[in-house]
Amino acid sequence: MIASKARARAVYKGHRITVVIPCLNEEQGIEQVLRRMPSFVDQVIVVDNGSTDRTSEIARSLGAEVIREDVRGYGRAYRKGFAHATGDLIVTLDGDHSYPVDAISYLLEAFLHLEVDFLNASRFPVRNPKAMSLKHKIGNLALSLAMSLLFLRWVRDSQSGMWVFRRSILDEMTLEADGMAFSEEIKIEALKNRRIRFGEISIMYSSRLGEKKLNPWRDGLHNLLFLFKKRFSRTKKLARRAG
Ligand SMILES: Nc1nc2c(ncn2[C@@H]2O[C@H](COP(=O)(O)OP(=O)(O)OP(=O)(O)O)[C@@H](O)[C@H]2O)c(=O)[nH]1
Ligand SMILES: [Mg+2]
Repeated sequence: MIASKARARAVYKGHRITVVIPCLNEEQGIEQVLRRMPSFVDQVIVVDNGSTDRTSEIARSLGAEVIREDVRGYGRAYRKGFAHATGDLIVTLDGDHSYPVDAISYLLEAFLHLEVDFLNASRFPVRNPKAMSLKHKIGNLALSLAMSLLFLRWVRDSQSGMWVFRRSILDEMTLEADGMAFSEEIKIEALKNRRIRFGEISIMYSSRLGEKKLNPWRDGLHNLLFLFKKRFSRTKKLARRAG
């Protein structure tokens, strides 16, 4: 039985913090993540896409706002979560307990110290040998190299799911990816905009709890193609200008 934990209004050095977590069947991980959530976090949003386990129930009982998105997908879940966020700063992470909840204050300090608008938490170098297979390391490196070359900006971890950013920069972004490519799309939108200051620092990454959702070949290839589409497609910009 999980005791109910109400969350009081909170600030971190004058900033209201919203944490957004997409979850699909993460009953094991989400419990650990929410139990470690720092008390200075003002709002915790868990976006569920029809989990068939106790993810929603556990998240609600541990003080999170659980939002339901009818259409499946990591990107869909984030867009829905961001629309409900009220904090000045948004922090994201997975519900599988692979990203360090304890590092939120470290990331916020770095975000404020570096005076950036978007901070990417890089999982590299991976310190825990069990956290990432060699295949995933090579795939991640290939995708990050491709993104860095296409957008002329070195990004060590284009696939990281942990970011800190000002909520206000969402107004300047065109975010359309429904699936896993959302992670690279939001970074591209941040780094190609001269008004958005982009930074990246290293965090500790651990092995996930629960079942994998990622299909490395399918998602890896899709994400690679997405990078080229994002770099060379001009339809949206033109359509927008015309509108
Ligand atoms: N709401 C929602 N969440 C999703 C969906 N797909 C994945 N997620 C969540 O998004 C986060 C990232 O997915 P993961 O399966 O951990 O992907 P990953 O971190 O790239 O791969 P792993 O190495 O297996 O952890 C997790 O919290 C998932 O539960 C989805 O369709 N809807
Ligand atoms: Mg994960």
